[in-house]
Amino acid sequence: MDQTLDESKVDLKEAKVKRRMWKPHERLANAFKGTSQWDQAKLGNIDVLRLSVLPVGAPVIPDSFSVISNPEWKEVSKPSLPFGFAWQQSVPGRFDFYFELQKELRCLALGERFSGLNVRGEKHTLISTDNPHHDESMDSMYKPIPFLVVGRQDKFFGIFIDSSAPARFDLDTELTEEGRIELFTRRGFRVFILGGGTLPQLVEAFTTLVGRAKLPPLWSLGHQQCRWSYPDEETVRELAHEFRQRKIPCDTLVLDIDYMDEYRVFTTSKKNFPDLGRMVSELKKDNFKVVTIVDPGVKEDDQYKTFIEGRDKNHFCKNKEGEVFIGKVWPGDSAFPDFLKSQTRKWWADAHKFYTDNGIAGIWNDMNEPAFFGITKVLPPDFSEMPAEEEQFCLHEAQDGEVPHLEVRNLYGFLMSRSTHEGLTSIRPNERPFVLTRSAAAGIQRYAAVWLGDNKSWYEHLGKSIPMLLNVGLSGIPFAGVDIGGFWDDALPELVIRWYEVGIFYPFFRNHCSLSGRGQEAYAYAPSVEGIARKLIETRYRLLPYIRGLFWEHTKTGAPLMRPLMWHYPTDEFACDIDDQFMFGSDILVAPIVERAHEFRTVYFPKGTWYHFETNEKYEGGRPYVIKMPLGTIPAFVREGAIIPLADVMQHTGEYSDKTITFKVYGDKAAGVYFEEDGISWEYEKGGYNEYALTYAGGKFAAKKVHGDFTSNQKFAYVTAGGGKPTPVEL
Ligand code: MIG
Repeated sequence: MDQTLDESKVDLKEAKVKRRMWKPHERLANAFKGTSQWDQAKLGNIDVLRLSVLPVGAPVIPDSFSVISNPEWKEVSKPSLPFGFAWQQSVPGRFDFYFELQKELRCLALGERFSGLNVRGEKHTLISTDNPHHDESMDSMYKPIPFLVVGRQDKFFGIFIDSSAPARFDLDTELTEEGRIELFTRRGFRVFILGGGTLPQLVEAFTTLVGRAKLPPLWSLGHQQCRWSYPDEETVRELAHEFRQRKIPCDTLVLDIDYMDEYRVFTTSKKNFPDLGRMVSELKKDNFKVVTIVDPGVKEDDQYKTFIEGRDKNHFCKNKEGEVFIGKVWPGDSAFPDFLKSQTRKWWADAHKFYTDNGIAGIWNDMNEPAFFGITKVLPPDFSEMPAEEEQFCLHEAQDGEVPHLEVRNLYGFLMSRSTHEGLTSIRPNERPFVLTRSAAAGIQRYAAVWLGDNKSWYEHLGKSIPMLLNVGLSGIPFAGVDIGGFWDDALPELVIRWYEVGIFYPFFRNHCSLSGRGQEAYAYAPSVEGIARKLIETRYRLLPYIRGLFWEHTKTGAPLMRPLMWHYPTDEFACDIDDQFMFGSDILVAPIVERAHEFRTVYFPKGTWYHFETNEKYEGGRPYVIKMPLGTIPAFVREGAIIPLADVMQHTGEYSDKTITFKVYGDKAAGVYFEEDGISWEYEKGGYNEYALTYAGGKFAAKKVHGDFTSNQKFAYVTAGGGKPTPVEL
C-alpha cells in the first residue's frame, strides 16, 4: 500500500473539475441502526454527558483502555447538549458529529498536532502514523488523542471520542462556524462531553476520567543524552567521560537501535556491546543511568527466542489466513505482538527482565504506531468510511472478537507502553518506572513520558515545539518534550543554544539526533558555546525542586507543567492568543527567542509585576516590552508574589540531597510550595513526602508543614530577588 503520489497517474482534467466543484461534505440522512443511550454524571464540579453507541452487528461496546474512572451514571433521555451537538451514522463505516463553532471560540488539545495552539480552522485526521517529515502539509502524527477543548475565557467544553478508530475533526475550515467530527468505525464507542468550566477545571475532569501521571523518578527529570546511535561501548564510555570531565550535568545516556544484535529486541550486539551489564554497572559508578530503545517489531527468525515464543504462544497479529502477519521494519521481516491481548502484554512485560538484569534503568518505545517501512499514510486516499478489511494490514484479537487493524491501531503504542510499564513495575516493585513512548493514546500519562518524534534542526521546529507541547499538555500528558537540537539535519551551535534555552523548561529534557546529522552534544562545539550550554543545563538542575513541585501538582489536579498563558490569564484576550510564550507552572513565564540571528524579542507580560530570572530587572505587566536576549539568556520571568525553590548546581541527581535548596522570594509579600520525597520509590503515595507552605511577609520568611512523613537531610536557605546573601533556614 505505497501511496506515494505518482504524478504520471494524476488526471489533470479530473483534478481541475474536482477543484472547481469542491464543496463541504454533504450531510446525509441518518442511517443509524442499533442502540444508543445518554448518561450523565459529575467529575468534581464538571458535568459530564456520556453517549454510548452500539451499531447493529457489533456485539458489545469494547472496554475502553483510556477511561479509568467510573462515576455514578444516570440515564438521561433529553440531555442538554452544548453547541447544538448532534450525531448520526451516515454510512455503515462512519459516524458524524456536528456542532456549532462560533467564531470567537478557541479550539485546543487534540493530542499531538503540527499546529499552533489554537487548532481551529484546520482538519485533523487522528490515526497513529509515523511520518518523519513534519511540515505544514502533514496531518496525522504519532499521538492521536480525540479530546477537543472548545471555549474561551472561563467557559470551556471538552469532547472526548472514546474509540480507538480513526477520526477526523474539521474545525470550521469553511468559515461557516461549524465543527464536524467523522469517526470511521464499525464497532461500538462512547463519547464524553465535559463542561462547562474553566480550562484548568476541564483538564482536571478529563484527567480524572483517563488518569494522571505518577511522579517520575527524579533521575528522569535530569539531562538525558541520546543519538542514533552511539555505535559501541567505547563511544558510550567516552560520552560519559566527556560529560563528567567537562562538568556538564547529565543523568542518563540513551542507547538507540544499534545496541541490538541485528535489531532483535531483547538481545545485544556481541561485537559492539559484548557485556551490556558490565558497561551499565561501570557507568553507574559514575552515576549514569542507561535507557535502551525497544521497538515492537520482532525479527522473523526461526533461531530467535522471542520470535519462536511469540509465534508458538500465539502472541502476534495475524493475517486473514490466520498466519503470523509480517511487516518490514528495522530487523527486516518482522512480527508484531498483539498488545490488545492481556496474555501478550504479560509475555512482553516479563521479557523486560533481560534489560533489568543488565541494570537498564528505563525503556524507550519507538516505532509503535506501529511503523511499517515506506508507509507514511496508513489510511487509503479519499476514504469516506472505515476501509474494507483487506486494506487494514492485519487482525487483532479484541474483546468483541477478531478486529481489523485500523479499528484498534490508535491503541497500539499505548498498550505497548502499558505492557512495558507493567513489566518494569512487577520486576522492580519498589521503583517508579521510566518509560518513554512515541505513539500514544488518551491516558498514556499513566504509563509513559512522550517525545514528539522526528523533528528537524530547524528554527521553525524549535518554535513549533511550544504550541505542540502545550496542546499535548492540555490533552492530559505532563511529561513531554521534543528532541533538543532537532533530530534530522545539522544542528549549528546557535540553534542548539537557543534550543537549550527553551528545552530546560521541557518536562522531558533530552538532546537527541539522527545518524545523518553532526554531533550535537553540549560539548560538540567551541569552548565558548559549551560554556553557555553548561550554564543552561545547570539551570535545569537548579530548577528541579520547582519542577518536582509541578509534577506533584499534576498528580493532584492534572495540570500540565507547560501551560498556555490563557490557563492563568483567561480574560486577557491578548495573552490568550500567544503561543510563542508559555507559563511553566503558575510562577514562571517563558518567552524565548526561536529565530536565528535575533537578539531582541517582544515579550508580553500579563497584569502584575515580573522579574527577569537572571537580572531581576522588573517589568510592569499588562503590556508588551521589547527585551534584549543575547545567546545564552535564560528566557524566563518570575511573577511577583512567587517563591521559587532552587537547588545548587549539581552534576547529576544523585547529588540532589546534598545540595542546599534556596527559596527565592519575589516581592515583599510572597507565597509558594515546597515538595520533597525520595525521588524513586512509591512511598510518596503512602504519605512518605513533605509539603510545606512557604510565605514571606513583613521581611519574614516562614515555612509551614502541610504534610510531613519523609525524613530529609536537605539544607535550606532563602534569598530575596532584591539582592543580598541567602539566609539559612530550618524547615
Ligand atoms: O526509523 O531508532 O523517532 O528518535 O532515533 C527511525 C532510530 C527510527 C525513529 C525515532 C528516532 C530514533 C530512530 N527511529
